[in-house]
Amino acid sequence: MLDGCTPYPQELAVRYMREGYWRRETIAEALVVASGGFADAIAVSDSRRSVAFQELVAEAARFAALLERHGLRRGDRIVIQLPNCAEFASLFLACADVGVVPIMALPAFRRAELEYLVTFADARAIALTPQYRGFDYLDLARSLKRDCDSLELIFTTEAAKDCVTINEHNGDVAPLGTRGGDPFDVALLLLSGGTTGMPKLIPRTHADYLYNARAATAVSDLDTGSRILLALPVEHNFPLACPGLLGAILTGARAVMTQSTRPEDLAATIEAERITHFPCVPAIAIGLLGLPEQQSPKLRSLRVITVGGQRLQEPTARGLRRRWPHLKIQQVFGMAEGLLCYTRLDDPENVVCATQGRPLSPLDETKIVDPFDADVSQGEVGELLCRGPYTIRGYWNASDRNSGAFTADGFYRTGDLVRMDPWGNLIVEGRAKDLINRGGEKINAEEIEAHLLEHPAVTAAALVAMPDAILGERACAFVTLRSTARLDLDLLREFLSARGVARFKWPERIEIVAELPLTNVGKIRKEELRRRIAERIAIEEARPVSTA
Ligand code: OOB
Repeated sequence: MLDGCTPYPQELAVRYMREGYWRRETIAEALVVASGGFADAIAVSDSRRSVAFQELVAEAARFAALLERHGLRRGDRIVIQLPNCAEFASLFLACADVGVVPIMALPAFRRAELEYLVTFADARAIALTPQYRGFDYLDLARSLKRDCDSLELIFTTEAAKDCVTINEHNGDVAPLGTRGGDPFDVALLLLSGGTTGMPKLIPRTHADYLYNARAATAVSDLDTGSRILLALPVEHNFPLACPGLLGAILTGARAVMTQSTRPEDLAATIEAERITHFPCVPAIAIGLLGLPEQQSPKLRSLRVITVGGQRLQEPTARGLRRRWPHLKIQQVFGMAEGLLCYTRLDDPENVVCATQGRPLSPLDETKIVDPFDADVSQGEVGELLCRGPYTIRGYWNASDRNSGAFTADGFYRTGDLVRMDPWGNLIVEGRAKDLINRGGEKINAEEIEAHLLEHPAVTAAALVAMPDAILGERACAFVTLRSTARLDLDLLREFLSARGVARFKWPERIEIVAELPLTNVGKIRKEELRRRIAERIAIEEARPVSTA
C-alpha cells in the first residue's frame, strides 16, 4: 500500500471481501469487464465529443502507455486539474491501471493551493487544460515546475511547448486492465473539505471506491439506460463516484460532462441530452427553481435529482416537488472521507424533504456523541462519528492529525452536528469544524486566516460564515488592524489574488474591529462573530432601500 496510509484492519478487510462488498479488481479492470456489455454505447460526452465505451477503454490504454513512457510508475502522484471533459475519464482510468495516484484538484485552485498540493504530495506531474475561463493554467504550471523540485511533467489536453499532450501517443499500447495492481491499494487522493486546519488528502482504495460507486448507483437507480449530468467539478467525490462518473461507467449509463452551472444552460443540456439523473448542490436547485415557468418542460426527462454537499432547505425541496411532480428528489449527505447518507427514492415525502437520509451501506456504523464521546440520547444533537467499508481510517501522511480526526477504534470524526429521527434518518443541524460551506465548496477558515495574517495591516483575523439565501454561507473576515493602517474588501481581495488563493475562498465582506472576542483560554469566539454578522445582515436587509 502507498506509504503514509492507515490500512483497514485485516479482519474487516477479510469480511468485506467475503461478504462481497469489496472485490478483487482495480478500477480499470472493473471498467474493462463492465464495458464489454455495451461497447458501442456512449460512455462519456462533453460539448466537443462523445466517447463510446470501447473508445474510452482504448483511449485510457493509450493514456496509460503515455504515462509509462514518460516514466511515471506505480505510487507516483499526478495532480489532475481538468475542467469537466471526456479526457478526465480516460486519464483517471489510465492512472488506475498504471497505479499512478491522481490528486483531485479543482479547476478553481490557483498557485497557493497547487503549490501546497504538489509539495505536500511530491507530485511528479500535473494534468491540465492550457487555457480555461480566461485563466492561463499552463503558465501557472510552468512556474510551479520551476519552483517545485518534484514536478517534472506537465500533461495537457492540447499541444503546448515543453508539455506532453495526453492524446498523442504512438507506439505500443498494452490493453487496459492488463497491468495488474492491488485492489486494496490507493487509487486516488481526494481533498478533504471536511476538517479543521490545512486541507488534507484522502486516500481511497480501488476496492472501497468501487463499492462506494456501485452502492451509490443502486440507491439512485442509475442503470444502463440512464444519463447523468455532471456539472459540478468532477474532481469532487460527489460527481466522481456518488454515483457520478464512476457509477455511470460501471453500469453502462452515459456521463454527460458540462462546465456551466447556469440554470438556463443546465435546462438546455438536460433537454438536449435527455438527462435522467442530476447530482447538484442546493444553490443549483435554487437556480433551477428560478427558471421562468415556460422552461419547466425542459426538465421532462429528469427522473432523479440528488442534492447534497450542503444542507438542502425544506422549502427548496418542497418547491422542487411542486414544480416538477414527476421528479424524485434525493438528498445526499456525504463526505470525501467516505460515509454517504441518502434518502431513498421510495421514502415518504417528509423524509425526502426534511432529512439528509441514512447510511448507504448495511456495514456503515455511526454514532452521535457529546463532547466527551458519550452517545447522546435518541433524537439529541451530537457529533457524527462513522466507520465502514468505504470510510478511510486515516488521512494520508498525517499521523499527527489523524489522532484527532479519528477515534482510537477507527471512527472518523465528521465534525458535523446531527440528530437522528426515529427511523434512522440523519438531520444535519450544524458543525463543530471550522469551515465555511459556500454553496457546497468548503473554505477552510484556518487556511485563509493564515493568509490574512500575512497582510501588513492585519494584526488578528477570523474567518466566519455569514448567511446567504442562495449559497447558504459566504465568508466574512473579521480583522483587527495596526493603529495607522487601513484596509478594505477590495484591497484584501487583491492581496489574496496576488498570493494565488482560489477566488471562491476570498472573503466577501470585511469587518474591521478594535478587538476580537476571546474565550477565557484565549481562543477567538467565532460563534459570537457569526451571530454578530448574521444580525447585522438581517438589519441591513430589513432596512428600506434608500432613495437618495
Ligand atoms: C461532500 O463532500 P465534502 O468532502 O466536500 O464535504 C463534506 C462535508 C460534510 O462533512 C458536511 O459538513 C457537508 O460537507 N455536507 C452536508 C451535506 N452534504 C455534505 N451538510 C449538510 N447537508 C448535506 N446534505 O460534500 C459530498 C460528498 C459526497 C456526496 C455528497 C456530498
